[in-house]
Amino acid sequence: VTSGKVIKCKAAIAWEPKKPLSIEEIEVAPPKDHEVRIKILASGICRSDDHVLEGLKSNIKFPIILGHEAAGIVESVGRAVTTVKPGDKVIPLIVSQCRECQCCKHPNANLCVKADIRKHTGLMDDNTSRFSCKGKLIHNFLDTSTFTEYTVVNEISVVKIDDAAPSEKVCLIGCGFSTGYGSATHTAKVHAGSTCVVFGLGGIGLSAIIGCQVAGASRIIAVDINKDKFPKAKAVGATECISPQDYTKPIHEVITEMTDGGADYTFECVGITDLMVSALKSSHYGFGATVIVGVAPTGAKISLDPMLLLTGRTVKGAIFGGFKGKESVPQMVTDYLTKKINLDELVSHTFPFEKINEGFKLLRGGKCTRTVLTF
Ligand code: CND
Ligand code: ZN
Repeated sequence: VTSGKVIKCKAAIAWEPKKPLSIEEIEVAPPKDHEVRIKILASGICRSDDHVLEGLKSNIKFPIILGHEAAGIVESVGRAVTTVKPGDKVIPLIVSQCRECQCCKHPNANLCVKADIRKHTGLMDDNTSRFSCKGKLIHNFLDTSTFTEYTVVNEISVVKIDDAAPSEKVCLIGCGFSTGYGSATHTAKVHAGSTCVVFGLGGIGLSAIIGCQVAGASRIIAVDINKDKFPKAKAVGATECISPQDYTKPIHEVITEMTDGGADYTFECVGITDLMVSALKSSHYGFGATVIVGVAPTGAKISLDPMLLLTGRTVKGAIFGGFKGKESVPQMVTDYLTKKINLDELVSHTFPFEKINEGFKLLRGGKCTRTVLTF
């Protein structure tokens, strides 16, 4: 029995930016009162992990255990925990839900005030970490940290899912799938018969395409500078694929012409501020809506002509597709099991955890959709 004891296990440590991750033996302390220790079974690699590793998120502290898109089994729980128990299959939540703060009580919000996503302390509520390596404190990432055999999260940052769910697939519901899918179905509320444009065809953008299709969009224009991404985009529902590099005109002019004045909904799923403005300009005068999904480097600013908004366009942004995790995650897992949604196409590679650096190489080289690591 490991309950109540420190667990020694393997984790991928990011000691500093721009260096490969190093697999080390770490010590994982037992969960405190409101905490849950989880044995990770599968974790996807998301571009947000790479943004931190590349040093683009200067407010995030190293050394750190990255990873935030996972499924696992509860190993043990703190004495105040009531919603999960040892043996439960779970997904850690990047957007926590305390159910008591103004945001949790608000029907339209999915971010929690208690676990404020802007703070990035990398620590638990008592300002300590459950992770250490060679005597050094290791920070957590997005209240989850899943590139490790064991992690500890707050009870408000984890939810039980159906035991029958295959972890190497449903782990994507922990970030990429929900983020893209929810951006279309929940944040934008794409309507049947509409025209949608998705910029960036990684795991997030492809999931946005799936959401647009499920919502009944009749045209889904997929945009990427890497044409190798086009076949997958078509497979999940894109009706047309275009590369900005094939035109001399700016991409928003190309899209405006293709769509008789602009799209109903546009989604920026890359994280480039100029592309966010292009997405807005690609939406139709009077009713177009843009959702910002991509994460820009810390401190980056958008500059735009207010006339774009004055003339009836809207811009929104959302983390995790605007979904409240505690309700939507188990529901999406059920929808996956009953084949209402399909996310299998998103997983392009499955590697053993030890090959994590190869997974990051594929991501940087534009050679994958999602790599899932299994433990
Ligand atoms: P990934 O790198 O797999 O995909 C990005 C795609 O964008 C690639 O296919 C690129 O070729 C393409 N691209 C790059 N530049 C351009 C350009 N100028 N025009 C068109 N396409 C381009 O990344 P991902 O899908 O894992 O993540 C995408 C973004 O979403 C990234 O910024 C990530 O940090 C962010 C994100 C947001 C959220 C959220 O909750 N809002 C959650 N997770 C990730
Ligand atoms: Zn992510």
